[in-house]
Order: sequence, then structure tokens, then C-alpha cells
Amino acid sequence: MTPKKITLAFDIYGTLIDTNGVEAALQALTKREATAVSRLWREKQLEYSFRRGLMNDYKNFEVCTRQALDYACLFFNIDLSENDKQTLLEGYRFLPAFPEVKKALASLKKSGFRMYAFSNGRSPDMVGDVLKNAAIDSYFIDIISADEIKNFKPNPAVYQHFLNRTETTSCRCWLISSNTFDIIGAMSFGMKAAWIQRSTKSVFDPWEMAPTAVFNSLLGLSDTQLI
Ligand code: 2OP
Repeated sequence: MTPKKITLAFDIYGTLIDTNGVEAALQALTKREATAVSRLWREKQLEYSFRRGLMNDYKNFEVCTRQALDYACLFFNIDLSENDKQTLLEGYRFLPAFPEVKKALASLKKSGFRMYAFSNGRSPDMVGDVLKNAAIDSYFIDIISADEIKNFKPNPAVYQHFLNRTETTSCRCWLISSNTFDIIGAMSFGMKAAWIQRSTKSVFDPWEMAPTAVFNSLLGLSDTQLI
């Protein structure tokens, strides 16, 4: 097998893009320590997407993000104006990439892998903007968004949609993600999956499977590991 025959599906938020990048703006607007607020915002964003999926009541990832921000504000008793909330949501399009991402993507692209961005975020606006603003959009052939089928990872239909759009098969495809729900979703669908364990404190869900490979950054991904 050569890299040209292997498709890599890169999750975006938390894997390539650091969602904690909202902390500084949150702190400036709320005038308080924002780590816990940022964490709750992200947790609720994911929870809302999962619940929408289970309920068959699709609202896109931006809506989930906005409602999760409203929840975090209510929970921490933070009074933000509509303008401030819009500023924070706009900031979601300017989140930074993790430090090693550019170097790792450049090296994988040079090796010849078929590389796609694969996200629950809406494309092209939400995901397209964040990749462009982080200057990593050029590494991908295309963005595949779960929004195209009005569903969310980890629903198997979304992984199937990825294979359909990229004209590949699960045995020639790796999901690359720091999100354990995504790794388990892809593997139970039949894809190989590399878990990017971005913090030693991140715990892999103790379900009936383990990731195909584990790395502490994208720099761990190489031809020998993926072919
Ligand atoms: C993604 O980018 C939700 O972080 C997840 O799909």
C-alpha cells in the first residue's frame, strides 16, 4: 500500500484547532477566569449535538455552539449582551491551530496521503473559515461536513457519508481525532483510527475497543504507522 491509496479524515475541533482559544476573549468579556466556562461551553456544544442526533431534531453545529454558550452563561451567572455573544461566536472562526499542526500536515501531504477535513461543523462557512484563518486549508482536498446529511458524528451514517464523498473504503481510511467519541464511532463503523491524546489527563473511554494507534501529537503520524 502507498500513501496515495490511503485517505486521512482529520477531525477539526480539538484535533487540529484548539477550542480553548476562546478563553482569552471569554476572560476579557466576562472579567473572570474563563477556563471552566470554556470547558463547559465545549462539553455542552458536544452534548447538544449528540442529543439533537438522538432526537432526530437536527440543528446545525453553530446553533449547538450558540445554545451551549447561552447555557454556560446561565450556569455561571454571566450576563453577556447579544453583541458580546456574537463576538465570541465570531471568535470561533479565528481559533488557532495547535502548534505542531502545520508541520505535521505538510509532511503528510508531501508523502502523498489523500487528506480531508471531516467535521460536525458546517461547511464551507464555519469549518472553511476556521481552517482558512488558521492558514491550514491548503492541506486538504476538501471539507466533508456532517451537515451535508443533517446528522452528527458519531452516527455511522456520517462515516459512511465520508467514504461516499471521498470514494474510498473503510479499510483504506484512517480517522485522526483527539475526540474519543469520534474514535469509537469510526472504529465501530470499521475504520482505523488514531487517537491524538492531547493531554496526559485525557482518558480513553473504557468501552470494548482501543484506538488502532495513539499519539500525543500529530507529529506521531507517519508513513510507517499509517500504511
Ligand atoms: C468536529 O470537528 C465535533 O470536534 C468535532 O467534528
